[in-house]
Amino acid sequence: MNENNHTDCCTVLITGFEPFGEDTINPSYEAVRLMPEEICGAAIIKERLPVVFGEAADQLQSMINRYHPDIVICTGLAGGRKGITPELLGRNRMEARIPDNRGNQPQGAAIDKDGREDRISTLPVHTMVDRLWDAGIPAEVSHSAGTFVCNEVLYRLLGMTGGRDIMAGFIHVPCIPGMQDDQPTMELQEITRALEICVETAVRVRRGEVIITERVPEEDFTTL
Ligand code: PCA
Repeated sequence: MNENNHTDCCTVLITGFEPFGEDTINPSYEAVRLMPEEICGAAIIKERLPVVFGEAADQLQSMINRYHPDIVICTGLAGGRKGITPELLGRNRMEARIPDNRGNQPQGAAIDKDGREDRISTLPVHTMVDRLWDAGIPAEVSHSAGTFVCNEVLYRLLGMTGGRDIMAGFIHVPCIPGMQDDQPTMELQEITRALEICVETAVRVRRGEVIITERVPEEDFTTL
């Protein structure tokens, strides 16, 4: 589709995860829940995903079929990280250090045995990080979404949306105060604000209001 057709965009689907492991709260969904219903004229649809291999991505596929979003941003918790980390890529591998919320614990299996090793996010990850720093929020492009459920969701999301006119990717967020001992934290309100900035950036890039120049094209990336 012609890039200039996006002026009236758009619908944004944004997801967070339920709690998992030792935690009783997952700041990703808590932040998503607090987001406004509309950002820059774009409708924001907020959903929660289970921390279960297979099921999370299946539910995401149903949501995409139901809402026909122009942009899909999934979010999850990455305990230990200090800032907001848009993920550059999903990797075709599942390796679970802890069981998921149904007791599944895959060890080294491919997500898609016929799929390529990496799939690159189509979100403007570098521009998002620039905008977050402009707002005084610590952020960094991440080069690994791990090998747990978040990475599987990202890898399969990019498979669902690849070749279609949907911008898609994943953002990890840190712990909030009171969660895990000794982990860096960010206030929930700041995480929410950060996700709003990321959504606004994606919408404006999609509409052609913001030009991204710094993203490495996928073809070039594979030769690095
Ligand atoms: N974080 C986990 C799964 C759910 C979540 O919020 C991950 O990084 O895989």
